[in-house]
Amino acid sequence: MAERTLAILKPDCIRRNLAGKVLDNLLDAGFKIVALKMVKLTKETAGEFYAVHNERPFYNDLLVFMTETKVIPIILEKQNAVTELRKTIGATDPAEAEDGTIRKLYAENKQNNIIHASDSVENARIEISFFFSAKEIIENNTL
Ligand code: FUP
Repeated sequence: MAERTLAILKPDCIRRNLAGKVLDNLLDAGFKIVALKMVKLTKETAGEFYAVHNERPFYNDLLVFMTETKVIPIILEKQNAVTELRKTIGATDPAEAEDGTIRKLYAENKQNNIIHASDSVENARIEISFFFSAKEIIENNTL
C-alpha cells in the first residue's frame, strides 16, 4: 500500500472558495483521496491539534483562525505521500514558497496559508486518527 498523509483545507481556503482548485491541484499531483469530510474545530480540538505550538506567540490567533469556518481534512495516498505533499504545498510562508506550489499560488501569509500537511510519517498516522475513525477509512465504509 502506498503511504498516507493528512491534509487540511483551512478556513481561508473554504472562505475564499478555493477548495475545488486546491483539490484539483492535489489530484493533478498524483494523490488519491482515501477519505474526506467537512468538520468544525472547536477551540479545544484546534488547541489539541496544534498543541506543539502552545508556547508560540501566534498560538491564540492560530486557534481563532482555525475555528472560523469548517475545515476539510483529507487522507491522501501516494508513494512517499508525506514528503510529496510537503513539496506540493510549499513553505509555511508563501513568500518563501516555490513557484507552482499551492501556498505560492493561493496563500496570503504564514497564518492564512490555505492548507496543512503532516510533517512526518508518525505525525501523519496520529493526525489521520485525530480526524477519522477506523470505519471511515476502510474501502467498504457503507452508510
Ligand atoms: P507548517 O508545517 O508548514 O504548516 O508550519 P508550522 O508547523 O511551522 O506551523 C503550523 C501553523 O502555525 C502554520 F500552518 C500556521 C501557523 N503559523 C503562524 O500562524 N505564524 C507563524 O509565524 C508560523 C506558523
